[in-house]
Amino acid sequence: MAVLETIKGPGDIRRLPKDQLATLADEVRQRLIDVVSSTGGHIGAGLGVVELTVALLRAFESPRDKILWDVGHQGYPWKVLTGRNDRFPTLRQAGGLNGFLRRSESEHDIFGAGHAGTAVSAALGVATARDLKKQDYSVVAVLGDGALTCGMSYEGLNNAGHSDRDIIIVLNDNGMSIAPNVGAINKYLGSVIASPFTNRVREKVKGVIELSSKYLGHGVVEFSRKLEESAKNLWSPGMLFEELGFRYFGPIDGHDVDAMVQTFEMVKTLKGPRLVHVITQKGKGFPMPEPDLEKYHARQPYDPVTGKLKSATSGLPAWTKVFGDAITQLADEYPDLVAITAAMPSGTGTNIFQKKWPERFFDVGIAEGHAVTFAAGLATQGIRPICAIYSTFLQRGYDSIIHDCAIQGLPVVFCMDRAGFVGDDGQTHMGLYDIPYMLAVPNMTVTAPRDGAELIGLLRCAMGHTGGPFSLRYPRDKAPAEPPVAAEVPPVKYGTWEMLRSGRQCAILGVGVMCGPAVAAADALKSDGLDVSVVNARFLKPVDRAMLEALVQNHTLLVTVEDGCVVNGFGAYLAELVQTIAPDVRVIALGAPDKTYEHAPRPQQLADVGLTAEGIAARIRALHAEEAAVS
Ligand SMILES: Cc1ncc(C[n+]2csc(CCOP(=O)(O)OP(=O)(O)O)c2C)c(N)n1
Repeated sequence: MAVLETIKGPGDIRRLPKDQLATLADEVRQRLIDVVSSTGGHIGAGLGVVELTVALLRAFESPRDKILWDVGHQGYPWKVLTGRNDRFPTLRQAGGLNGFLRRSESEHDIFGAGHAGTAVSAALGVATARDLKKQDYSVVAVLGDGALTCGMSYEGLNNAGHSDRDIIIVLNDNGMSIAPNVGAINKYLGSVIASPFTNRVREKVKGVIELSSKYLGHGVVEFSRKLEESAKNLWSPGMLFEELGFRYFGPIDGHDVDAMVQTFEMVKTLKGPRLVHVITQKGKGFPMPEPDLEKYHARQPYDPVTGKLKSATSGLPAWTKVFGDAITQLADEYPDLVAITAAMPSGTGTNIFQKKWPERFFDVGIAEGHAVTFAAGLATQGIRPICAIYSTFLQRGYDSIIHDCAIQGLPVVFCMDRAGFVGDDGQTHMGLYDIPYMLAVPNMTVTAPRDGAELIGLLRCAMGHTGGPFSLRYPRDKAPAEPPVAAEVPPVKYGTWEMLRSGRQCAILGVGVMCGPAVAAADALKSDGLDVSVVNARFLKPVDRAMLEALVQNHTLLVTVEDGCVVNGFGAYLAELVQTIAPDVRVIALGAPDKTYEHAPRPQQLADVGLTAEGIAARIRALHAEEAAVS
C-alpha cells in the first residue's frame, strides 16, 4: 500500500505522478477487499468505481467542486481517498464510519444518501445555489444505471437538461442494480453498447473518414464526419440524453483511469448540462466463489483470499426467508396471488417466489411509487398483489398507498421487511416510521406477526380480506422459531388479538416481535409480586375492540411496546381510543423516541431505547412505583 499510504486527501491525488494513478487504484481495491472482509458491507458497488473515484478526485477539486454520489453505497473508495482511510476499519461498526455517505462525516460528502435516485435533483439544487450566489465551481452527480429505473432521476434529468445550468452527470453503467437491472432503459443501454452491428457500423464509418481524409477533398471529409455523427446518434445511448438536453460523452471504459481523467478534464471546461457515460464492472477484482452476481452487492464478513463467507448461515431462518417460502407455498392455493418487488428480489425473499412462479413475479426496478400503483391497477382486475418492499423504501410509495389503494379500497397487501431497527445500515434505512404512516391511512389494515406461523396466518387473512389494503411488518432479524408449512396454518381471524398471559392492573400490549420481550418482562415482574397481562396486539388497526374493553375493566395501566417510532405510533393510536372508552386508564407507549439512530447491531439499538425484557420490566416497575407513591 505504498502509494495509498501517501494519500491523506484529494490534494495528494492531484499531486501524484500520472503513472501512479493506476497503482493507487489497485491498492484501494485491495484495501476495500481486506477491510470489508471483516466488517461486511456493500463491497460490489465500491469495487466497481475505484478507478472512477480516483479519476474524479484527480480531475476535480473536492470539496471546492461538489461531487454527489447517488445512494452512497459505492462510497467506500471515496471514504478511503478523502481522509478516512485510517478509520476505514470502523466501517458500519457502532461509533465508526457510516456505510453510506453523510454530510456530518466529511466535508467531501456534499449530500448524504442511502435511498436511490436523489443525486440529480440534489446536484441541480447545488448548481442552482452556486449560480444564485454567483460562485464558480463544478457540480458532478454520479449515479448508477439502477438509479435510472427511479422516477426521481428522470424528474431531475428533465429539469436539469433544459435548465442550461453547468452540471455534469456521470452515469456509472454496470448493468446491475442489486440484481441484474431491469426495464427498457437497461435494454437500451445494454444493447447499444454490446451490439456488434453498432460497433461494425462505427468502425466502417471511421474507416471511411480515414480514407477520405487521405484521398478526397474537404467536402467529402465533412460529409463523412457527419455520417459518423449520425451513426453515433442513431445507435448511441447518447441520443436519449441528448434529447433530454445533455451533451453526451462516452461510453468510456470506467476502469481506465487515464481515459476518464482526460475526459473529465475536457468536459469540465465546457458549459451547460453534460453527461459522461462510463462502463464498469460491479465487484471488479473480488474473488467471488459463487456465480450469483447479486452476492457481490453486499456481503457478510468473508475470507479475503477466497471470498468465501466466514460463517455459514445456520440456525433459525431470517424473516425474509420465512416470508419468501410462505408466499411461494400460498401461491399454490391462491391462483390470483402475484408478488411485486422494487429491485429487491433477494432482499425481500421474493426471489424464492420468482423461481417457482416466474410469470407471477414482477421486479419493477427502484420504483416504489410505481410498484404500489401498478399493484393497485392489478387489484382493480381481481389480481391479488403482494407488494414486498422494505419499510424504509415504502416511504417513497406513500402517496400511491393513499391515493391509489386506500381511497379506492383496493386489496393490495404490503409486506414490509426491515421494519423497526435495522442495525448496521444505519439512519437512512431505519424502518421506524411505517406504524405511524400506515395507521394514518384510511381503510388500511395494519398488522404485525409475532412469529413465522403468525406471518402465514396473517397472509391468509390478508388474502381473504377484500375490503381495502392490508399491511404486515417484520424486522431485519431471524424469526423466533422455525415456521410450519403454510398448508398447516389457519388464517388469523381478522381484527383479533391474542391473550398470552392473564394478569391484573397492568397489561403489556406487544406489537409483533415485541411480544417475546413482553412475555419475558412479565415473567421477570412476577418475582416483584406484579401480575402482568400480556397481549399480542397483532392487529394495530382495527384493534380487537372486545378484548380492549375487557382489558380496561380490570387494568389501570396499558403499556404498548413497539419496535418503531413512538410519535403517532400504536401507543398514541390506542391512547386516543382508550380516552373515549375508559378515561381513567393510563396508556404508556414504549418505542423509539423521536430522533435519528446511528448504525449499531440491532440488539444494541433495541437495548438503547429499552425495547428488551429488562428495559420493559424496569419501566413497568418504575410506573408502579409512581402509582404507589400517588395513591
Ligand atoms: C429508494 C430505494 N430503493 C431501493 C434501494 C436499495 N438499493 C440499494 S443500491 C441499489 C441498486 C443501485 O443500483 P445502481 O444505481 O445501478 O448502483 P450499483 O449498485 O450498480 O453501483 C438498490 C436497489 C435503495 N437504496 N433506495
